[in-house]
Amino acid sequence: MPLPVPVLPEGVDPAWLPPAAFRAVGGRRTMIRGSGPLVETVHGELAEACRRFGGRAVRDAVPDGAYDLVLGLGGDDLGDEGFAFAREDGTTTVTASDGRGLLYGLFHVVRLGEAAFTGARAREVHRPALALRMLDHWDNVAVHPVMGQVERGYAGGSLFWEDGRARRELDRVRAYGRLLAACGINAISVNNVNVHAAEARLLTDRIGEVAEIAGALRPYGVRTHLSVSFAAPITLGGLPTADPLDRTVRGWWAEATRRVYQAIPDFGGYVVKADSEGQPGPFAYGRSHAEGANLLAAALEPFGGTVHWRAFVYDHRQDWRDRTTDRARAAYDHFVPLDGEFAAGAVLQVKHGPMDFQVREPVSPLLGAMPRTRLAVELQVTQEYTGQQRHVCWLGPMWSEVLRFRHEQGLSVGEVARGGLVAVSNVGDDPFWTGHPLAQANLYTFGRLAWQPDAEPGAVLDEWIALSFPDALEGLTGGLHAVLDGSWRTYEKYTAPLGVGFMVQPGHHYGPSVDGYEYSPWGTYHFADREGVGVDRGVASGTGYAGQYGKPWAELYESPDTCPDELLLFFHHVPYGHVLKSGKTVIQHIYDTHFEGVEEVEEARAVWGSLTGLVDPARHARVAERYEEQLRSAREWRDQVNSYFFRKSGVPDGRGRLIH
Ligand code: GCV
Repeated sequence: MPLPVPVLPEGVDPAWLPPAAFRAVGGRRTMIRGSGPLVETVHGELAEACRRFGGRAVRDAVPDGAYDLVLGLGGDDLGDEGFAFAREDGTTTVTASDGRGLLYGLFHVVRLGEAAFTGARAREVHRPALALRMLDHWDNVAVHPVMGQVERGYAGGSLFWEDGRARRELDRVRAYGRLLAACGINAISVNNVNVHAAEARLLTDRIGEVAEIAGALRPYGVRTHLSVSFAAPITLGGLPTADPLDRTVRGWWAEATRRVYQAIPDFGGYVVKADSEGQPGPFAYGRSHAEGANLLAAALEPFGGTVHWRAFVYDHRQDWRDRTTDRARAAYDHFVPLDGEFAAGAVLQVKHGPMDFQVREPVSPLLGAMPRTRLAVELQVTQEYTGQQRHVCWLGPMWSEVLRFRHEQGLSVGEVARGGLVAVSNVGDDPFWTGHPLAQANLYTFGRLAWQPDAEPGAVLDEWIALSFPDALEGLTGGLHAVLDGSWRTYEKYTAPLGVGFMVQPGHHYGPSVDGYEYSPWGTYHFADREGVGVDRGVASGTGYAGQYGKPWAELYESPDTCPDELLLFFHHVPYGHVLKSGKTVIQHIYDTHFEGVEEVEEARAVWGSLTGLVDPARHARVAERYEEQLRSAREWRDQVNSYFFRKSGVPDGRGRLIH
């Protein structure tokens, strides 16, 4: 039986799957071959599209040339999730060796629109570069007194949990799975990596609630994972220890995991934040993180599950006076000695930069230094430090730079990420899903880059625009590119300069506070004084962080003369008069970029204003309202940062503009 397409609750935005995106495919005579649950999903999609647009979808008929589109299981050279696409003699064919591949093939046809049914096309094979393309939800089950329902969530509440209970709005969850499948995402974890009491129980007596979510996502090929607490044997199991080498602890995890698979046979595995920002971990028992991860890998192994073990381990209780401790070094220092010690079922999940999802960071050196470990790269789609979905900040270009970056051995980060590409989700129960309607582009782009890390982000944005605005009138596509293309660099201009990072308000991380974290225990300092600014992370005189890279990066980053401008203050403490490669001094660069950044927001706001009438009114109004806030906030950033550095340095703006 074809699976009906989920019906969106009243008022919920269809994001990149509005019915009109299916016009080309829905007007065709289509045949679907094969059997299995995801084939029913494909059939359901086509049946709905044909109902709307006058085509016909039939099943397993003998091909007689009378079909415009034939989708079927078959080709065995395609690998998991791959599909082949071709067009010959007036028939477009999609062949896949499994149901997921067929679904991805269908969405490929949807993306192509009329072009999928025009002319002839030689057989193309499409396969995901990465087997795991995953979103981590930092959703709390109970409302956290400080972090709320969703930690770093800027899109309302959680799709899954509300005030301690499962929401059970499974149609919406299914619709979410459908959106994820359409951009290639195939896994999610459904709860915060900071595992509080209510979340912890999802592993045991509340696993049924997770199973319901898994059931809603399964028809769209999305597997469900769970964040678990390393201390679960104590807090849930009543054992005296969580020591990974203890026999009873190993037995407890084995049994707990067996029960999870009883409830969710295709369960993906665990996500663990251990010895990180107060979460429990193996250090308490004098054990290594490989021993910790391998404990869970062993429990998951009989069922084919994976543990995603996060590498975000650092001292969050640092003394700011201590100049020898450098948070940027921490993940490498902890994990590189463990290379080769992780079990096959353990994936080390590494944030893309060494600090914490700043607007500009170097690529984590860990990603080039653990060749014998399965690594996953973690990005942050939720815009914790990039405007919190009140600012337009399309992160495609930044992620693309990260994924194309090559460490010493010549592999790009996208190729190193054998354990997958993972991102912190930006989705909530907001009618636009992502708070800022244009932040949908970030989620879509993440999925497509996870499928193909070397894809051109601009082409991905084109896809997103064409799908989301299928009836776009002239001017809209150009307008959307105008406001999105450069928005990350604009954001960078009016916030923390030259890779120095942070300067945000403590706690919630929104808005400027130049010294907000300067005298805190979190290890995120800029060291501005009257002479200069930046962190000396060189080997010769600094923390030695630059030495964690191989060639050519270690040498390049070591000297302020060769360090790329955009990372200069990440690697060096330089005088305000230091001349950048651009020919400007650091202080003048700070002034100029902050003025320019605000001007660019003003321009973008005006472009958006000119699109009234081309975008549906609710979406237009939401974005317009957010532009007001973005502009207010950008001005605040400009004025605080410029005033701060003027007061520290005493150097006036070369162009005589107003600095407070
Ligand atoms: C889930 C940053 C965020 C925290 C987050 C943490 C992490 O520190 O501010 O909210 O915790 O990263 O990635 O674990």
